[in-house]
Amino acid sequence: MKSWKWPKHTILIVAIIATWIKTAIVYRTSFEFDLENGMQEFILFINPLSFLLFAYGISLFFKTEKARNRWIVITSMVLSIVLYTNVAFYRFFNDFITLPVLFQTSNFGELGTSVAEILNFKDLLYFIDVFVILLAIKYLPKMETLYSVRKEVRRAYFVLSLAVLFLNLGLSETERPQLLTRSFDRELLVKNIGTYNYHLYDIYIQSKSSAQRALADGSELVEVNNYVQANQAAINEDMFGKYQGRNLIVIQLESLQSFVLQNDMNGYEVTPFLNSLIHDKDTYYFNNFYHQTGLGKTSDAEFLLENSLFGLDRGAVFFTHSGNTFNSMAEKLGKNGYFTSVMHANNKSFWNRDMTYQSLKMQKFYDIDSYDVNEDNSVNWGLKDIPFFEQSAEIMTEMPQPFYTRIITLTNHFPFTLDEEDKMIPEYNSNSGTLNRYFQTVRYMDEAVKLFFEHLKEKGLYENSIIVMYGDHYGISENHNKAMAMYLEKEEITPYDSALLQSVPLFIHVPGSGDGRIIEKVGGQIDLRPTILHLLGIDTSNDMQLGADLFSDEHEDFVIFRDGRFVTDQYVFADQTCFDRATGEKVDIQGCAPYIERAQKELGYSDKIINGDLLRFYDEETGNLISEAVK
Ligand code: GP9
Ligand code: MN
Repeated sequence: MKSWKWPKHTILIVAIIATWIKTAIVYRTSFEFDLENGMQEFILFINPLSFLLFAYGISLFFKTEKARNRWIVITSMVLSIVLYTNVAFYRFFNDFITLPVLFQTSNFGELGTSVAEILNFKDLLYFIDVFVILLAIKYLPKMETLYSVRKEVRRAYFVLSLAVLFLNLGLSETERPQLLTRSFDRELLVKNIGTYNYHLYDIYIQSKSSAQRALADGSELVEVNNYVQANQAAINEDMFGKYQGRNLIVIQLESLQSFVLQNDMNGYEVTPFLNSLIHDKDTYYFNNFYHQTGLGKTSDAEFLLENSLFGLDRGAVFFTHSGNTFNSMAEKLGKNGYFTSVMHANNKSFWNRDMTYQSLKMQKFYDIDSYDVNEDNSVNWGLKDIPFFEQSAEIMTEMPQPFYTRIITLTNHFPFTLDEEDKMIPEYNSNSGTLNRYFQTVRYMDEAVKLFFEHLKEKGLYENSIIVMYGDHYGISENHNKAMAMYLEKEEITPYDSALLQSVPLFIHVPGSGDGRIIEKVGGQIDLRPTILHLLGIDTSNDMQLGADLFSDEHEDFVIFRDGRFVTDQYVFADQTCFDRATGEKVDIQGCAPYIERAQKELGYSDKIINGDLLRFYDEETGNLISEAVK
């Protein structure tokens, strides 16, 4: 009788299945993923598979059974260590490991004493697949041992692995469009592509940026510095320090575009409170102001505000260069005696904020854990704006003064959903559900801001503060042009219209100032830092910033978008075409030519500073370049 022989690749299959199942169980027991539907559960389940197929599959290149098994065992150990380290890290930080964290030893200060509490004996279970594989190797001896794997088999195997990877990425893309290009929440990444792939991706991103950093030196800053110095706009003596010593409250309004202001939707006013502020005697309202964000969206808006530099043309600078040296507005205010913080009720790792805020020298991040969030007070992405502002105002009473706090709203975020009781106006009636709902969520946000002003007054925080509010980026993308054309009563939305639609409102509200007015200067988010710091009497003349004070008489009417489009008082440049700003007619490119060149130059300088981490070669106290990086 012929004795039963295990098929050739049993150990490989055992290894893949064991680690796969273990990983799936660990996902469900050791991390808290927020799973919204069956598809997300399915993606979470299959996402370790593609990597495991590849990693264990490399064993097929070895010639002997022994070498193959050795590879499999070592791989299983390494993967178990990686997964287990993440579990331990998550227990403490509620986050997944990213390479820079491993080198930021300050993170582990707290960890040191608690390691013993975090680890326990049961944790050996995290290595269970290694034991299973070892047992399989020991007790399943009846295998052919000497053979090499045929090329075709190998090829078929890796084609299958690739297919699994693409299936995984495809499903993730439908659940989370642009996951890899823009949505950089570590939790979302792990949830979608799996912990192992996530680490590969992280290594790729981090090594790309550290290579550029290593090659850079301070001399690259000379040209940029000359340009920045030559283009400085002189301060406005009347405004400089006019509101010195006040608290600074910056509200970044999610997805708010200017087109809904001073406008109605089927007879309903969309932003009654903000509209009332426009003509308020205490408000400087900028009606020709634009967002300049790229794929980093909300985080790019934050970056522009803090650093007066552009985000990157690819990815989100918050994610790719979180460890850079910056000279943020928060850092400057901190040095001037301000307590600095951000308030935003989302996971701290979303947009890698927790890491980047350290480099921005933000003293405190009130993330979701600082808020009371439950089923009843949440909708869409999380805590509703009204309770969010209410709880924020309460937290603010505890802050040492003067403070700078930056508040980031969330309800007016795509897909713009609301609970019935929060709908204050009906939906619009176009072919775009997104645009239809947008008016309702904007209306809700407007109400939330109004109530927040009341809270500030009640808590005695209003009179001695200055409140800056602006839209972070567009809410309605060009995919909804047809519906937009209908709403704006236009034949179609041209590239000229699209560019002007990138306008977001900017309010600088100074209670009791009586100096309010509407300001028509063309500007953008890059101008916020110098504008705000100057109002508070803080000098920025040595700062490496690309924006200019909006109150300066020398401020130029010129705003550059991250994708190279721009708007001036005379021209709009979009779709490689120069348009007359006033009429929208196409005009000779010569008019735009000098600006095109400058736009490219400024975007290029900004990229250079970020990619080379050049601010480590700059001493902002003296305005001198340092040949050896000191930071
Ligand atoms: C997430 C929120 C939204 O915390 O800021 O980011 P967005 O998708 O608008 O960039
Ligand atoms: Mn946003």
